[in-house]
Amino acid sequence: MRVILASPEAKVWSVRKHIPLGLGYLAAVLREGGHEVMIYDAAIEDVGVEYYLDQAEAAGRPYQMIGVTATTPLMPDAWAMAQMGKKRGLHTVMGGPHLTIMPLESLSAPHDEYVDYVFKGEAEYSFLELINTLDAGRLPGVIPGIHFKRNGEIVASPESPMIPDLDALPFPAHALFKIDRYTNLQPLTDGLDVDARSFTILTSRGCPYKCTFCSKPVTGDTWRARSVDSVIAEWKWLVNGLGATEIGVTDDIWNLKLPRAKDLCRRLIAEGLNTVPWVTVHGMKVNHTDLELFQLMTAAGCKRVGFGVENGDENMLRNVIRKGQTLDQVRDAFANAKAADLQTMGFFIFGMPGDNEETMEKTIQLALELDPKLANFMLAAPFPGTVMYDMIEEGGEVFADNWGDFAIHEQKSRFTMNENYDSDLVIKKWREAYRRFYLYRPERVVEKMMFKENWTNLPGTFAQIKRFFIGAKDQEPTPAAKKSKPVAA
Ligand code: B12
Ligand code: SF4
Repeated sequence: MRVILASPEAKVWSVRKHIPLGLGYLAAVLREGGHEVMIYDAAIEDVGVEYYLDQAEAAGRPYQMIGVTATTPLMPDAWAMAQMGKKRGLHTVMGGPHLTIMPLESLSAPHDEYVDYVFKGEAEYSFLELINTLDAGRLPGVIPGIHFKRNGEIVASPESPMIPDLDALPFPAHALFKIDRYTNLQPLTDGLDVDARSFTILTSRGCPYKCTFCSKPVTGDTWRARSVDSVIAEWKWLVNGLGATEIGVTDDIWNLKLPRAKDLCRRLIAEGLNTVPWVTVHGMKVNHTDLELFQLMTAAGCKRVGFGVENGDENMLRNVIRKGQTLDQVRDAFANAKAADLQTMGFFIFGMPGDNEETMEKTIQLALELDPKLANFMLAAPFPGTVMYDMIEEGGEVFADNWGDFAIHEQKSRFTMNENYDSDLVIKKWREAYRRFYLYRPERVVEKMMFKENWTNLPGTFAQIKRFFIGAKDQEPTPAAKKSKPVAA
């Protein structure tokens, strides 16, 4: 079958473009199964997916299926893509994090008019099974994780267990990505090459922690690691075969097992792969680190590490966020990473349930104390399926109007809790954090001014200044927005 795998772009992550690796995995398995696959990523294309469908049709080799991936904020665009595919008579399939949490939504009106199949969870093998079934002219029956409508009724198969042996999967079809169009991996990557050929790699899937804001429906709670041999083989291919000049490790928690993380670094050094810089895109867990790990990472070519710090208040960290780490562990990790000459990046969240003037002030103080190279202050977003979402449903109201409002970089507060929770204060402190971290310290201002990209991309620079330091009236939560209904399909 000829399949186009598509990722929509809701402009929720406008600064950096990363390859949609999940589609790379799916494409690899489908191609091994004898199917023709193209990956379309709206984030880096100048033309709509229609362009490629037309081209294929004109060449007499039309696509027969469109498979659309989506995180929660991308859903409106993802539905639009499926709708367009259906109008052209294609089988339409959806999968990805949001579909894993809410598979039934996309098979309910009005989406059931144009969505044929929805998959929950990791779908490499099950998606292939669907395509083989349709290719053979049969109707699907029980396929792990599949949801579809038959005679007006939704048929739902139980999800397959998470893929236990990740080494058995082929490497993602990296060669299908138009890699020259992607940016490097870190926003505001001072010191890293802005034009790098940046690939990402997953060395493990899953995470046993249960942070209350985290939505990890696809990869789950069971940590499954690839063997170091398999990771090194892919890394070699990226560097020697595809000319990678930057690599991002995007695991949920790549350093869960310290000895394995160290082994991986030692092998990168032994194989001479340490000449290509790499970063930990989504951060490391501070309580699974030590000085030796950071030293090995530096020797292995790592340039920058990120840590989920989240909050400066011990009680918030332990009882609300349930992060499974202490402030002292945070401090140690930053100190050790800096001692090993790594650039550091800290992720901080503002506006979790229970956050108040005092706790948010502690978060700002901690950011100033840790002084990472890059501080990312985010507004808490209650993604469906998270414990945080349930906390709010119990005591307050989610007031996002549509899934697009869940983009973390939208400067909106998205819920009310109770009389102790002040969403306007959250926005105020969040903006204050950016000002105090970046604007009110002369050394930081000078550092930013030295950063070439801030000058070569002036519109982008002004947009950032407006977003973080000034803000626009219509971006603030208004009383009208607060009264509006929770999200509807
Ligand atoms: C790397 C990453 C990014 C990168 C790159 C994203 C990209 N282009 O793919 C960046 C930094 C840009 C990013 C941004 C955002 N991210 Co992000 N990101 C990740 C991360 C760490 C890894 C993604 C990945 O490669 N997963 C591994 C692959 C194998 O899984 P997968 O992509 O889900 O694909 C599998 C299945 O879902 C399924 N599948 C997927 N698509 C399809 C399609 C079809 C047709 C079928 C049948 C099956 C199917 O099969 C795949 C293979 O098993 C995940 C965490 C995670 N564990 O997944 C978070 C995660 C996906 N991100 C998340 C969020 C919230 C965001 C943002 C919305 C944040 C924001 N700014 O508001 C943005 C959205 C950007 C976007 N374009 O979607 C959440 C999503 C939660 C949700 N409910 O949607 C996650 C799960 C993190 C978390 N734990 O909370 N992200
Ligand atoms: S935030 Fe990180 S450590 Fe916490 S559950 Fe999610 S992936 Fe695991």
